[in-house]
Amino acid sequence: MSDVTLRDSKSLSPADAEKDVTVQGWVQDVRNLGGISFLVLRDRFGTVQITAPKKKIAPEVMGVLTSVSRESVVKIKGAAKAAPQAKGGVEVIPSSIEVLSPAATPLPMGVIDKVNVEADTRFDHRFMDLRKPENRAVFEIKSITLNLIDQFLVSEGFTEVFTPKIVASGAEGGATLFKLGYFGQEAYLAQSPQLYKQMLMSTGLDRVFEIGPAFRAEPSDTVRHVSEFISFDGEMAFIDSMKDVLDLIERCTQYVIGGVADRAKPQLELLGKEVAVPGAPYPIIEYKDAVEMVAGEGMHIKLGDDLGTEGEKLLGDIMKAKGNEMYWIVEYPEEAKPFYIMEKDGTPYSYSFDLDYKGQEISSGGQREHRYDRLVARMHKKGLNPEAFKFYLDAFEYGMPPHGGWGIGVERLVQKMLDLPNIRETILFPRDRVRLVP
Ligand code: AMO
Repeated sequence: MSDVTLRDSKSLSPADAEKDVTVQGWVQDVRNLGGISFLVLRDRFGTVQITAPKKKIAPEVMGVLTSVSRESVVKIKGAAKAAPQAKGGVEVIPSSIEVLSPAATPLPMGVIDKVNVEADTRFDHRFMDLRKPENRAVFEIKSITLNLIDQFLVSEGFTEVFTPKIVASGAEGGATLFKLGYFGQEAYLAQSPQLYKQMLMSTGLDRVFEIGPAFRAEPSDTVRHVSEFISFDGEMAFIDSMKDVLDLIERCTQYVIGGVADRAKPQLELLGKEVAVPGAPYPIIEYKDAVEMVAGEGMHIKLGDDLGTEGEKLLGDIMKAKGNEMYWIVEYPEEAKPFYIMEKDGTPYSYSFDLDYKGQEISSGGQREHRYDRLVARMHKKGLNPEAFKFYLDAFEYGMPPHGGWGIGVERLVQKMLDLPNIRETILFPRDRVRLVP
């Protein structure tokens, strides 16, 4: 055969008519209608119709084509033909079919069947679930999101760093630490890069970011908690106040969400979603006012309490009614915040913030306590032993600039951007209390 051109479903077009082409992918469906058979071949980009009129096709090719099982991987050679009725305006009349990998039957779950499949079945057979283009689209969007984050921070003079994920002490409270054995010592999986990104502020790197896994032994079974997620962390030195951090994140999220709306059009179309860039500047709500706002809506809450999922949702509704999808909640009680957050002297509050998106926290951060003595005092106050954090405290003893930073849960950002009901939709192989495989 001369001039056989490899084509995928995206590039195959009526301009290929009369050319010999090769296409490969998964057998999505075969329909045998008396004198003619149709095979729908699916690849990464879409589908191609393979049309086999019995009279024109060699019997051995016809035999394979009509009996191959759904989801088998095949390579088909044939002649492209203009076909206005076919998707893409072109079909392929096969001259050969090679089964590269037959699919066993029955399938663990369908790919094109419209029946609702239980979430557990989907995640048990995630490789098959991801053959659905709309499920894969989420990961293409996640990849675009990460790429945009990278671009933005590099353009702002940030250096990308990687800090250890096997650590000797936790920064985010003992309750969610995963313990592991480490050559006879006790170690943990990192809950966040908190201690390390702060230590880097004493080095002159000044502005760092990290996108990497974070681990939390989350006991709660919710649609927004998993035990392994991707944390997008940043830390900035020589800030004048927490406001410098808010400004940076706000510009970043605007850039990222705008970029997704722009670059991910085909994926968004597959999902039937539109992404709207939130109104900016994001309103800044003090914690104490947030409590008042949700209490005004009937929630039982008093100053000092955590807003919790209910409070966050309620505040989300209040803000939505005002036309705001993204907003800050700032100055939480210092008691509720980790040791590394700076207290607001003379008040029970702290220089801390959360960023909420459509009624869900996607980020938290703040200005850090960079003064050694105050930091040690805060550790004592929280019942922590400074000895266990010596490696971290050392960096504060020999010249540490004022600094602040944030952690954004990448999956929570993607979840909210796409209005997905469960964070697990944005994780290829989610990890939670009950799921360790696949
Ligand atoms: P925090 O613990 O609030 O702060 O986490 C930061 C962000 O990470 C995401 N996140 C999670 N996502 C999915 N599953 C989880 N179990 C989970 N836990 C947290 C959320 C959250 O807003 N060191 C600080 C950040 C800082 O101050 O720089 C920290 O980790 O989106």
